[in-house]
Amino acid sequence: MAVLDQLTSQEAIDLENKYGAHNYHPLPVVLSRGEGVHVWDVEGKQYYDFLSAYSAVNQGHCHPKIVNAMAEQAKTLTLTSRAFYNDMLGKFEKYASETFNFDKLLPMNTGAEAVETALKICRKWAYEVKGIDENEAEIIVCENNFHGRTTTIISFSNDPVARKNFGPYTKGFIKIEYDNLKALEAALENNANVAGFLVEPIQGEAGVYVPSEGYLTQAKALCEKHNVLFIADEVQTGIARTGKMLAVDHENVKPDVLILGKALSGGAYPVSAVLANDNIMNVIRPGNHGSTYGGNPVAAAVAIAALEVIKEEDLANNAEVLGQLFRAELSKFIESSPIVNAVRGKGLLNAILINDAEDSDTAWNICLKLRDNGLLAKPTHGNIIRFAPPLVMTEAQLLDCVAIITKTLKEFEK
Ligand code: IF1
Repeated sequence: MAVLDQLTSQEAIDLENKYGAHNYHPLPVVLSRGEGVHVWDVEGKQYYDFLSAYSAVNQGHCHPKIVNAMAEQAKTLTLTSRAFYNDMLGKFEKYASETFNFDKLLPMNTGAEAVETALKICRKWAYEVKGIDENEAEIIVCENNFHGRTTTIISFSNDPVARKNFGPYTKGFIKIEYDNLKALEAALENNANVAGFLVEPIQGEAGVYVPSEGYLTQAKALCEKHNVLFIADEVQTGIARTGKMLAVDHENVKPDVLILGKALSGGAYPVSAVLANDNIMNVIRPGNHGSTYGGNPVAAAVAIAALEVIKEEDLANNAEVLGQLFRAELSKFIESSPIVNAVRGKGLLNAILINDAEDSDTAWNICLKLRDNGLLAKPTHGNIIRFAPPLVMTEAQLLDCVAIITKTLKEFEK
């Protein structure tokens, strides 16, 4: 079998099953092409992509500006390591720092790496600036968080599937209920060893859980009062997904440490970053941290283009407007349908709650039917279906998608 031979869907699935580790349970569809809001399977069937690679493809599949930036840079210089300077990284650092209003950026590749980086910066700041005794720093995290897959990050997960039998676990984390200011206050009071509070502005994996209005503002204020870093994981919520450039922008909250990934590259290439001001970022000195690929010229060129697309095409505003429309249309549908209990979300990060037991396979079966009807989505936590299309969608396309979704859901009413 030559690499370029065109496989059937079944052949591709069989190959992955035989030769790939079984760390995923994909929806049975094999994609071979993408453009804008659409993807096509190997048999040529077209779908609306309502996952967007977990919000990495906010700018749409194969956005020409991003692909061009990547191809041009790939022909010129791809990797130098950070042992030498390259002529693209500084441009990216300046552009992103100015975009998000921070002094400095530290480039990495994946979201989990950026979260790890933020945790390391936070701990070092705690010892060298805040004055916590060595090895005593603690970081507050939330129940039902999702921040990635590294051994340290899963140490403070409470998802048994992600966590069990991967111990021993990293110490130094305090877990509190999400969207609970009293719990945060209690964790901060009388504990001088708290260095940071790591939080998702909307919990994605938990099922698109939007916290109460004012939660982020008041959490930030509590952190300030206790000289604790407010660390926002915007890997999934950032880059216009929720209707603003950052989800924290809805409350005009400025994190001390900002974590970005996924759509920072528009899905073209793994690019992540941590941003902070000098009083924090300057604790990182030569040799403290790094990555062979982090900040490479292709990543830099791609990320600049990806951010430019967000601004040029006003994708935050489009996400806001279409998100309102999507929730309004589905709310209307829910009024007369017993199959969905609720729709929730912000911008184009939304979810519906299926009216069935959490361990039922209804949501999975709905996703299979959605696929047959030309729309791809994936259940999360059993009975929740996440809807996160690329932000380059038009209103007409969105209404077309609403029709597919409601028609499909109706097939499950009985
Ligand atoms: C998987 C979920 C989404 C993230 C936040 C860091 C990372 C992620 C807030 C790590 C990654 C992923 C990864 C993917 C599934 C996915 C996910 F369902 F698990 F929750 F998006 F909704 N912070 N999210 O959401 O970024 O290292 O993957 O680049 O299968 O792990 P990464």
